[in-house]
Parts: sequence; structure tokens; C-alpha cells
Amino acid sequence: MAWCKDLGLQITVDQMGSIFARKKGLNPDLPVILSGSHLDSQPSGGRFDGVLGVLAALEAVHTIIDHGISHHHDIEIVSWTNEEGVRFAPAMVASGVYGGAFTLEYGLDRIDADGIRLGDELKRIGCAGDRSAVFNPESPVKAYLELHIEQGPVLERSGKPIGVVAGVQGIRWYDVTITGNETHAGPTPMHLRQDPVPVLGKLIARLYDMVTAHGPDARLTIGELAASPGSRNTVPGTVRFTIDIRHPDATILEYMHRDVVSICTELGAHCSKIWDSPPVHFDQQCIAAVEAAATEYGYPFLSMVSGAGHDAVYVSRVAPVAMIFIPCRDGVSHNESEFSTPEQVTAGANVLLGTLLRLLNVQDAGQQTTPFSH
Ligand code: HGY
Ligand code: MN
Ligand code: MN
Repeated sequence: MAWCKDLGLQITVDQMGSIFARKKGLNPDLPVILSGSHLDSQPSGGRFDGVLGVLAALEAVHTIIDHGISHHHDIEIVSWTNEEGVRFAPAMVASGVYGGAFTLEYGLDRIDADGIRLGDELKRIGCAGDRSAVFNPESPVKAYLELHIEQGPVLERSGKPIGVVAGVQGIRWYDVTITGNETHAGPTPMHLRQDPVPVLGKLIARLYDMVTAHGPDARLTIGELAASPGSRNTVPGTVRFTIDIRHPDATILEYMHRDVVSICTELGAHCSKIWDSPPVHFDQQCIAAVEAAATEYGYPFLSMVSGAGHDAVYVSRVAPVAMIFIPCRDGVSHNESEFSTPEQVTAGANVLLGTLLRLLNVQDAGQQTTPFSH
């Protein structure tokens, strides 16, 4: 926010804590161009997931100012609250409120493992803004662009520096509880126990067989797993775990969903779906603008679908959207070793700038903007 203030941008914070920084254009009646990503992370997250897209949008605006480029549309940088959904499930909550997938009340009422409410935390840290968190059709958005690392191995293996993202695969999240009965680990004979852990073992084996059966594009992740009360010499009373399933095809994702529910039901586990983000396809004109910018600056590109969810998914419900990917080392992300080189980051920022210049209806190109080596 300090860097944005230094650039004279108009900063606003919305009711979900998302931060916006706007540079005025010549014609404020025209729809704004939005670009950004998120600054929240994972417990062992890296330095590029989300941050790259926010800083690259800031860099693009900084470059437009440095080069004295005047443009008709306003341009606004955005940092969406809680894209990751780690502490406050589900993911992409603030952009989901913006895009109308969630009500503002739903977004503010998300609670963490300790029952603390997102809306109360935003107040406590001074991030409960008064800008409406819900998209207003009276102030349309001409396009939303998000630069992001791929977070998988496909782009790096293609040898191309840029990914042009045509859409995002579908995602569903579940909370599963298996209930048993807490008893002493010593005196209680095995046949008299109601131990949830053997059920957990069968359940997990069936779930992994299920994801294999649905082919190479299917994904299953069990990222959180806990036994309660959590004592090595007490047979657990409950076991809780999370399920994240994904697939680019909505029909197959539905079949995976039905399998998850039937496997849990058959084994006596309680399974509740807490999030359902359908596959989305981005806007063809925005995609064409990204491809034109990559071509103009001489960057070969790969058209691809994102395996990771992004705020662009929900913004695409109310505005034309496209995303730009750069590779990350070994395709690793949600890991502190996450890394992209300065050259890869520069290529991504250049394509973002080139795309923004196409969409902004530049009035005066100022000094010639050429790709930056740094
Ligand atoms: O889960 C995701 O795909 C994203 O990182 N929130
Ligand atoms: Mn991200
Ligand atoms: Mn992430």
C-alpha cells in the first residue's frame, strides 16, 4: 500500500479486506481494467504464489507512469483476501463474494479451527474496509488479468516461457468425520474397541483407487488429518480429514463426487461437501490480447488449463478474464522452495504490461515501451 501511495494511486479496501489501488485514465466513464492476485499463502508456501501477480500489476502501473503513457481506461491493482482458504475455508472467498458466488455474510462468517470469524479478524487487524465487496454492474470491468506461476510441471517441460491460460479445472472440497469411542489403549481388547482408524485405512485406500480409476487428469488430496483427542494411549473417539478432488471435465468431476459420497457412506463416515468450484473457461478476446502481447515481445507461449484455483475463476463470473503463467522450478509450489528466475518473472511482467497496454486504449504511448531486460 505504501508503494501504491508513493505512486499517487487511489487506495480503497473493501468489506472483505481486499485492497485496490487505482490509476486514473483520461476517461473515468469507461470501464476499469483490473489486474492483481493474492498475498495470502500456505503454511509452507513460497514467495511467488499470488505475490507475483500483485507485484507485477504494480510494476506495470509503475512502468506506465515512468514512461508517461496516458490511457483512457482507469487501471486498478487488486490483492484479493483469502485466496488460499487455509485458515478460513473455502478458498477464493473474497473474489467469490466479488463475483457473486458467495454472499458477503457467508464470506465474513467463515470461521477458523478455533471458531474465530473472518469478519472479526478483518476488523481486529484494521482491514475491514467500506468499499462494497460485491461487484457492481454500474461500474463494469473491461477485463481482469492475473499473472501467476504455473505451480505444476507442464509449462516448464514445454520449454516455453509463457503459458496462456484458457481456463481452470473444477474443484470440490469435503470435510470427513469418522466417529468411534475413546477408550484406554491398554486394557481394552481389540474386538471390544470402536476404533475409527481401521475405517480410515479402508476409506483412504478406496479413495485413492477411485482417483486412479478416473484417469490421469483426476486429482485427490488429503491434506489435513487429525485424531481426537490426540493421545498415543487413548483410542481415538473421532478421526477428521479433508478431501480436495479436481478434474477439468465437469461430468467426470461429478462422477468422482458421487464415488466420494458413496465410499464414505458405505464405510460409515460422515462426509460434507464444503466447496464446489466448477471448471471455468476464460474470455476469448482477453486470451487473444495475451497471445498478441506475447507474440509482439517474442515470447513463445503454450495454451493451457490451470490445475490450481485462482481468484480469476470467480472474477470471470462478472468480467472478461485471462491469466498469464510463467514456469516455476520443477513445477513445485505450496512449498518454500518455490522459485522462478528473474528472466521468467520479467517475461511474465512484460506480457502482462503488453496485454494491459492493448486493453487500456493507450492515448499516448509516451516513450516507446519495449520489453525490459531487468
Ligand atoms: O487450491 C488452489 O488451487 C489454490 O492454490 N488456492
Ligand atoms: Mn495462487
Ligand atoms: Mn496457492
